[in-house]
Amino acid sequence: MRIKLPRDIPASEITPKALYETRRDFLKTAAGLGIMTGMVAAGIGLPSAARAGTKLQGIAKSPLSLASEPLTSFKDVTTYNNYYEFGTSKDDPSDVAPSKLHPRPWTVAIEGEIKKPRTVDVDELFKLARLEERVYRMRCVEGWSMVIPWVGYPLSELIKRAEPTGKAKYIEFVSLADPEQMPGVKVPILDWPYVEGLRMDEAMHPLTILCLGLYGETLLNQNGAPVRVVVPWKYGFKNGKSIVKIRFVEQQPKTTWALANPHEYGFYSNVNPEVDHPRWSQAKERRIGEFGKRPTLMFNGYGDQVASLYAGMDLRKYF
Ligand SMILES: Nc1nc2c(c(=O)[nH]1)N[C@H]1C(S)=C(S)[C@@H](COP(=O)(O)O)O[C@H]1N2
Ligand SMILES: [Mo]
Repeated sequence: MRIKLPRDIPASEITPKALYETRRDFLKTAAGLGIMTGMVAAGIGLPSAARAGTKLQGIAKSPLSLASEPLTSFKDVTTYNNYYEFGTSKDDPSDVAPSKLHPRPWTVAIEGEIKKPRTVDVDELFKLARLEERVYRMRCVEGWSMVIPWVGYPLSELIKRAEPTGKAKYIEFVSLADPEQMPGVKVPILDWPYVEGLRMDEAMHPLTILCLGLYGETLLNQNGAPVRVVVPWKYGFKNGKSIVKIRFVEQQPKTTWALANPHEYGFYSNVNPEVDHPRWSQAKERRIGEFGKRPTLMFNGYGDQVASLYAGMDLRKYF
């Protein structure tokens, strides 16, 4: 495994100032709408007070962060989103989710083939392990990509504490599906709730994180507050947002996009420029904020770390 050098410039120093201006406007609007009570009272770094967009303290720099690619702007990361529970346009999640979704109080049920099933409050998840910044390259199956400074810790920290039994072969992530908070779930575009899953060794891989924030703050609603999964070598849709249930199971989970269209979306969904989507090529990508296209890398550039997970598998069959 090749370990990349830590990125030693804090995100706040590379983010163009204009973005912070935009951010302030957003905060003003948010405060006006009364949707982030407590958050604007700066200095609340305590996870127990966390609302969407609360600054997080004591984040460690991870050696697994990408070292050399410029970050996608905070504005693009938080306004160009896929989150169909809030609509299918890129700007629907940031238009609708900030006022509609309530990420507190929030619990996550951890169940299935484990010795320690329990329901945890999301604020406990903030204290489970040391928060790290993980700058990851992200690739959407639609052909665009971003570089995002996520905040979280290895999902393996949670898995170890759950004590999986020998029958736990896969792990399933179930997103919230509440029609009161999510107008999109009243529309049968997908089979709600949104379900994603990983094989246990993929879930245990050090690159897979339980994600609680980005750009040094708790997740904004449109990015999947209060808790989501991030798996950087797979297409974006594997990264389920606003998770309410984590299930350890024996059989491969029936995941939302594979159910919706099994010919176009497989369970593995590893970023693979050699396997075209039936309706378009996956060879290149548009990095949001850049002109032109760049070639898509095998396993999204994480091949040195993850290729061994798929040794001997036909990646055209298991796409
Ligand atoms: N619950 C849920 N999770 C989801 C989605 C969704 O529609 N619903 N979209 C996925 C897709 S296709 C992508 S590309 C990423 C986008 O994450 P981002 O908006 O934080 O960049 O979220 C993924 N997780
Ligand atoms: Mo996506």
